[in-house]
Amino acid sequence: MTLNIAVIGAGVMGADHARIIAEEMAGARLALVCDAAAERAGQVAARFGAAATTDPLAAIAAADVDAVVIASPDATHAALARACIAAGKPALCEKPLSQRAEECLAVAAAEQAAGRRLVQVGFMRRFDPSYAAMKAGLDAGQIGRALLMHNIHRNVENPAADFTADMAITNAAPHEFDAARHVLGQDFTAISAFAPDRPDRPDGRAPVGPVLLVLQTGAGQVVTVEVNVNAAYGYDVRAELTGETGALSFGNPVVIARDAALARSTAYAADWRPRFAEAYRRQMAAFVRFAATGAFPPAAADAWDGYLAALVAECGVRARRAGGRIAIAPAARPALYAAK
Ligand code: ISE
Repeated sequence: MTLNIAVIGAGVMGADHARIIAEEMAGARLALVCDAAAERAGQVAARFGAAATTDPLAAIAAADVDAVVIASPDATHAALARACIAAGKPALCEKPLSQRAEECLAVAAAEQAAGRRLVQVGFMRRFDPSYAAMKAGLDAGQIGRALLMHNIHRNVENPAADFTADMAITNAAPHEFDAARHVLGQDFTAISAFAPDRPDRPDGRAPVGPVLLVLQTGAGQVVTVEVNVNAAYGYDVRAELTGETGALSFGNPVVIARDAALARSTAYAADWRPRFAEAYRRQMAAFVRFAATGAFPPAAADAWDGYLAALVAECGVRARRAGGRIAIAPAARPALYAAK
């Protein structure tokens, strides 16, 4: 049986998800592309032989749509996820589930009322071979008990012109919050934030500067997250996990190294799509299996993971504004989301 998927949002990520479904997912078909801009929806749909619409609720309700990918602007994610739950259709929702923890709780409440998990949150790093190997190594006892995890997340420049300093914490850093929780198997209990002064660019546009977040887990581990959305030189994500008897780390994967003119060089990607191409593919394959079988993928993030990432981000924003250390106190975990 072929699974018919609608993609809502035909921007950078929506177009990429549409391509993955159309070109790389056996057993799935890109049925419909939806975007508020009719021309953009039409262009992506035409490229992959799908239908197009500007109405997301009609896309979710469409009789020939079995499952939905939500890749519209962040502020629309939670409401669309709830519409998918109401329609009983599995959804892969881009991160963050919401930039507001409260809204994530409403999504979780809708799932509890429905009695099942329908929303897979797009924290694709869980499917990245490097993060998966780090978690497997820790779980296999290769470095003893985990003590510290360092994370670096650098973008060439602001992903969007209206990207704010808060969004470095609510839009970009949630990847690290979720990946570290997933690798360590621990929730966070506190967060502090530190931001160096950064002079304006010569053109007068104040760039969003780097921020360093320091978190503590319930098991007393320390996690650092550097997010720099204007690093200028390339897309660069690294992590190092220090344990009692060793360390596990990865950097920017090297596809090819060039030795010439007395120097060695390797390349950085301009954005996250090449770096996490395999993770996006594996994530979509897991979603297609989930939508076809009803069994939630064990490695994937669910609405509760989306809630915890948003809550940590909210506390991070408060820590950056107010200074000091902010305690993180999540709501009680409902049985539907029993610890994995
Ligand atoms: C961006 O917001 C994303 O969503 C990407 O997944 C991430 O890798 C990137 O660095 C973020 O800034």
